[in-house]
Amino acid sequence: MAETRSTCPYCGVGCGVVIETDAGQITGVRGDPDHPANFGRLCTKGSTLHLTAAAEVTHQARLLLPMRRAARGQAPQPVGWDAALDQAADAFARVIGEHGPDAVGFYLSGQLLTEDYYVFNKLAKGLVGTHNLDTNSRLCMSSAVAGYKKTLGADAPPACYDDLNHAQCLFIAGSNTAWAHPILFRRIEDAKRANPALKIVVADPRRTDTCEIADLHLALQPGSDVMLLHGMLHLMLREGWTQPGYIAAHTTGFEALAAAVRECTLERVARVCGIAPADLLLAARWFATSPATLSLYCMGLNQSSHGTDKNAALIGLHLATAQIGRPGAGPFSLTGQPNAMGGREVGGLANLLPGHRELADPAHRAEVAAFWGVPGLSAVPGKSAIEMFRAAAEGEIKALWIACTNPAQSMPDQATVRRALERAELVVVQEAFATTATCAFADLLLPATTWGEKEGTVTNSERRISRVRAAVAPAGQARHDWAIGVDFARRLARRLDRGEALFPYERPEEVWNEHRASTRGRDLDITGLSYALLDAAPRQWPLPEGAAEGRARLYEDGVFATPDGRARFAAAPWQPVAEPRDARFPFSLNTGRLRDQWHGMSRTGTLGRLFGHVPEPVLHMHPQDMTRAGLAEGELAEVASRHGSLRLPVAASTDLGPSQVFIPMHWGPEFVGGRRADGTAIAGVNALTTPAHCPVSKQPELKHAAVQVVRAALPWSLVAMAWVPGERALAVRGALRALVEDLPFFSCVPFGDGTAGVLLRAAGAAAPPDALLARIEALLGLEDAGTLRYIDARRGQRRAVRLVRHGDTAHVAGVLLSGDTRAEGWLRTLLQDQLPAQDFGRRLLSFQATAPAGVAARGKVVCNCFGVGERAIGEALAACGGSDEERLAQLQGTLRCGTHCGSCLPELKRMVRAAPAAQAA
Ligand SMILES: Nc1nc2c(c(=O)[nH]1)N[C@H]1C(S)=C(S)[C@@H](COP(=O)(O)OP(=O)(O)OC[C@H]3O[C@@H](n4cnc5c(=O)[nH]c(N)nc54)[C@H](O)[C@@H]3O)O[C@H]1N2
Ligand SMILES: Nc1nc2c(c(=O)[nH]1)N[C@H]1C(S)=C(S)[C@@H](COP(=O)(O)OP(=O)(O)OC[C@H]3O[C@@H](n4cnc5c(=O)[nH]c(N)nc54)[C@H](O)[C@@H]3O)O[C@H]1N2
Ligand code: SF4
Ligand SMILES: [Mo]
Repeated sequence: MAETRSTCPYCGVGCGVVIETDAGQITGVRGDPDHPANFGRLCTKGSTLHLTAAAEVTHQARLLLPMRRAARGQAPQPVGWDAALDQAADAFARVIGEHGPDAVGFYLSGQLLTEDYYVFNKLAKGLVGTHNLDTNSRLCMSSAVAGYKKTLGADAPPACYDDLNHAQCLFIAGSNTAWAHPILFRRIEDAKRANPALKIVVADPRRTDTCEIADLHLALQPGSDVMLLHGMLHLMLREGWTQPGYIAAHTTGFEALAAAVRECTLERVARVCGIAPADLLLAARWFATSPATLSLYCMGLNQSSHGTDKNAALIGLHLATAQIGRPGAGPFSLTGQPNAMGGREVGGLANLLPGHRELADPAHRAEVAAFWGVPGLSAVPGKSAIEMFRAAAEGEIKALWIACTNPAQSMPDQATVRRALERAELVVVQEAFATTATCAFADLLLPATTWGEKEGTVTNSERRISRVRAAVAPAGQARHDWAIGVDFARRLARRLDRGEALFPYERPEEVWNEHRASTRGRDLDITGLSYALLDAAPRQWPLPEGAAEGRARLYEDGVFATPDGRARFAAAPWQPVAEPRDARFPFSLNTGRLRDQWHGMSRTGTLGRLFGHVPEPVLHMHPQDMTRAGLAEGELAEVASRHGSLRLPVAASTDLGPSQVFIPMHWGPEFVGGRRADGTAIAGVNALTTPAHCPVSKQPELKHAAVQVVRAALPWSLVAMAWVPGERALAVRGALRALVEDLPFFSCVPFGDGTAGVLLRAAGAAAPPDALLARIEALLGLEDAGTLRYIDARRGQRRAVRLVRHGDTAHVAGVLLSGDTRAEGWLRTLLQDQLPAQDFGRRLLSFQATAPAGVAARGKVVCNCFGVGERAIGEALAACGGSDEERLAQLQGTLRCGTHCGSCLPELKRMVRAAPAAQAA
């Protein structure tokens, strides 16, 4: 038994973990009590990390060997590391020789460690001589970067987590903190408990779990934030709530902004944003007049065609009211990925250079060239993510290197992305998991180490650098990302006849030391740090040589990172979304996170347990809109935008406003798909999203696409589900997917806790050949003699139920319903909850829709840690009495729900509030 301290590889909160190992296997994980981000806590995702590192998952899902594809469409074959990297170096050298350095592109990720990032940035910008290096941070943080630089002068979040303990007002905009930054939300709950006077405002078109703690929810219209924030400033000016002294002493450009907000009258703002004037006034008052106001913001602001304006407008409110540079006050952009910050520090975007330097600045280019010892850096601007894939689709970029991100799932406008991946002469994918959509397009697949195996550093939302440590050896032949970069760079350098000496590193610490040197004298100076100091404790930057500690807060002296030391107001007016709704596309599609899933789900999607809360891909829609569209709960809808289409079952949700629909961003082609009539494959949620992006930050508008929603005319449907052995479950899912991918619709997900459940859904115009159904049955173990069957070929009905006997009782182990699937609900309950089924006999094969007595569904799993479902909570609540807080405590006492990781607390509180107290009833 051994323990290793590291960090969680999921969100930007950056929680510390203690990894438990036994005989070279990861056996457990718990929160690091000494880590200042989480003090021992973990959320649902962090606390299940060890399960995603189990041997069973590794064998079935990890990319374990380098592989190459001789031709597109063929299965990849194993190849040695030398041959793989030589092939890549040959191809890159040839393309660079024939077409110049800008004919290649690197697309990286905010989930790489700082050391990985640094190596690839140097490889592209220092060795190859191209700035075509961008990352998924373009989809995530680039508006925040642009907003900070435009106003405060540097890309540095000025606040820290401890500010939650000092704030008197929290303004949460476009952030579902409860789900996307759960441990930070636990700290918000603590702050509210310690200070009930703390005012919390949430600005989000949806009523999310984050709203549960809010004193005021501003359910604004999608994309109307700039109008909202300008309206608040208008009111602040009217009421005399701004701080003219601070504005005069520390800022420039206020007059232009004040003039711009003059027309943002209460009435106009209320109309554009769709919120009540009184609510707007209250939000403005709390923001401006609270002793300390902290704003937390995320993708609802950043992922917008005016993302930079949204960020700048919010920061402007802080400057106008002097809510900055004091404990509890400031504009705090929450980072999404664990090392989004580190990527920014090393200059890992097409427009940046190491140490927060600018590519566009000739002096900065000269500094970096001198630092690296290369003759000079290219002055040609690099292509941002959207531009890079477009250039590849048009044949301008011929070789793509993709590391630690899954663009065939996560990039908007999948039609273009797929054209790019198909057209590029060479696609290299450096991945930890073999199951991602992008792997299917790779000519070369390079296996990377991942969480539990890697060494290096990451920086979280509050500028805090933590050490990431390896607890176990690399799986299979996987190699570290930085080491793959270094090996490839050396091979390429030999072919280009330059720069081999640029990559002398043998250990990540050597890379980090070079990165540290690049920060000297910059705003993020970390020359006072070392691996040894970081081993002792995670530290915040800046921490220059000679300083004992990092800085918790920035701009406390009112001096900003601009040439004249003054912060700048921006005055851009509100503009509508890039592709407004119209008669043809009358709905606004919003996309975002689920509580228990991570992006493309290569890791979280291996565990049935993480599907308990939201079991299947669906389109969320307001019930009135469903009625109008003639859609009943669970029916299949055809969703189309100007960019593509998708089929999904609908689910009613009053958390959304009318004319708004929501699809979790996780539902990519790995879990849901099918084929259109023209034969093209449907590429998941991002088939629908738009490449329209902010002109300044180049961040795409992932939070809005105009769509239409109609009933899908696919009368044949199938549902098949079974328990299969855990060591085969992921492989079974892969095989099922391959079997049904030509049908017009399918989804395939896991369920259950422990032994692996597999749930397949499909639909089409007519039943597929019996042979296909027989193969599905075989994969799900439904072919043996103990399986009950009903087949009416003439009417297109086929049903199979497999029972497993244990003494006197029998359990349903697998079900397939093809044609009439009305009986799905209760059969699913029998199967998933392992209820006794021996008394049902041939009724198991009936079309009966209503559940027989005694077969009640557990409902969705609200508490993951203890597997507590909706029904149990409802029943327990019926017996609870007293105040909401007392009833919550009783509920926790009887069922234990919400007593471990706490991720379900907002939902439990909502359920408590919605249920009448026992004594009142
Ligand atoms: N569970 C989980 N947590 C994660 C991740 C994950 O995959 N799963 N990913 C991490 C990453 S990389 C990121 S970037 C963060 C993202 O964290 P968040 O940004 O908090 O998450 P999202 O759900 O993408 O979007 C936040 C909210 O923006 C709202 N929104 C949509 N349009 C608008 C608008 O026009 N204005 C406003 N004000 N709000 C709007 C949405 O309704 C949504 O509730 O989460 C991180 N944490
Ligand atoms: N519609 C819609 N689309 C979105 C968003 C949205 O809100 N709506 N959000 C956007 C945002 S904010 C983000 S951040 C992106 C995220 O999108 P992606 O970057 O595509 O998300 P992941 O699935 O986390 O991809 C990371 C990949 O790295 C692999 N991996 C894990 N560890 C390692 C490692 O150590 N090394 C290597 N080489 N590989 C590893 C994982 O298996 C995984 O496939 O999605 C964006 N796309
Ligand atoms: S909040 Fe959850 S996902 Fe984010 S770092 Fe902490 S444990 Fe990981
Ligand atoms: Mo992100």
